[in-house]
Amino acid sequence: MGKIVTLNEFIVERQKDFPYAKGELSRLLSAIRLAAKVVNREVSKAGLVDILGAFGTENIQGEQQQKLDVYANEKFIAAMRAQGEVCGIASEENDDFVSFDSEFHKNSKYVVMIDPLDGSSNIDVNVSIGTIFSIYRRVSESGPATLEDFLQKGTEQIAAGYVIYGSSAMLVFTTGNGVNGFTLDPSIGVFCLSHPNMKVPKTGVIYSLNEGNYLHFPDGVKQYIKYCQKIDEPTNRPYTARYIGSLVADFHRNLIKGGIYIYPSTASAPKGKLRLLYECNPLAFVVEQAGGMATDGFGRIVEIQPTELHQRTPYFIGSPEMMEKAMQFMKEEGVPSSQEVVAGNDS
Ligand code: AHM
Ligand code: MG
Repeated sequence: MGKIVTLNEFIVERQKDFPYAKGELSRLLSAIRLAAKVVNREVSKAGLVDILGAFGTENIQGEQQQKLDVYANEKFIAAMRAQGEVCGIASEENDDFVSFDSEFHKNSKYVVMIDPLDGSSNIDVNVSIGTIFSIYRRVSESGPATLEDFLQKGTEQIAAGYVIYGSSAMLVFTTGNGVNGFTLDPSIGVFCLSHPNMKVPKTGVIYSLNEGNYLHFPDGVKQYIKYCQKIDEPTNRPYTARYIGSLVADFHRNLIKGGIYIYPSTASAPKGKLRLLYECNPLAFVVEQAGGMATDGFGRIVEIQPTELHQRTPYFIGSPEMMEKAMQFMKEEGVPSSQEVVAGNDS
């Protein structure tokens, strides 16, 4: 048997790569790891208990919340609150950010952004879902977290990653020094290093988007889809279409196999659907660390200056050569009028 490296051992070992005080990274990631295990436990027995189905409330985006969304949201917030590193957390499920206004948290240096259960429309049908997170250093001095602590560019992330609740549970993250993936061994309840130093293949044969929206896509995306479907042996075309409808699962597959995921602007979602802070920035940090790219079709996602917590953006992410090609089509067709607003950061 080869040597098993647990997530805990790995974090302790990597402590030196983290430019902040000793112990902070391990406490932050321990909190995420713990909440992930608890959520995974509930996800894996979702069919057994009365936790499936709609909760009956809507979140700020007007979407129905699922019971497990609410559960995951509570668990991640509670895990963050329980240790003293974080002064606030912004979640896709909450209208406003949560500030930890107590003596215990007043000098905490970090804020966390989270999509506690992404792809939640897939919960009831046993399809992979995930958690996406990112960590920033606060910009305010002390006391409760402020809005400006959360409205930072993705370039300021100090750690980001995701948990996928799939055929196995995996935690994949970066602290800006490569990407590593850990698979949960359910028999011992420990995340073990299974995917060291992950790199996205330079190119692949998978394109992932909701083609049902085709007629509403920008011309550049339509042209790229035609390109993907064209027969051309030297470039392995036609490519294969794969779309799960869980960003984490689609992203994770493309990260390992090579591919591109696109959620562009559409007529019904002129600024795209995905959220810059909770979904796009964290996975952009991961993919760039793995040698890939993430853009809004034109420029780097992580360079967008957020102006509001629940901001959306068109999203292109994946293997660098496929990204270059898709962006070339976007450039040729020009910025779609719906996206001009996003580019100008008008919310
Ligand atoms: P959610 O955070 O409410 O679950 O929404 C985000 C999800 C992504 O996981 C997925 O890629 C996308 O929405 C699917 O959207 P659509 O059904 O429009 O294709
Ligand atoms: Mg989501």
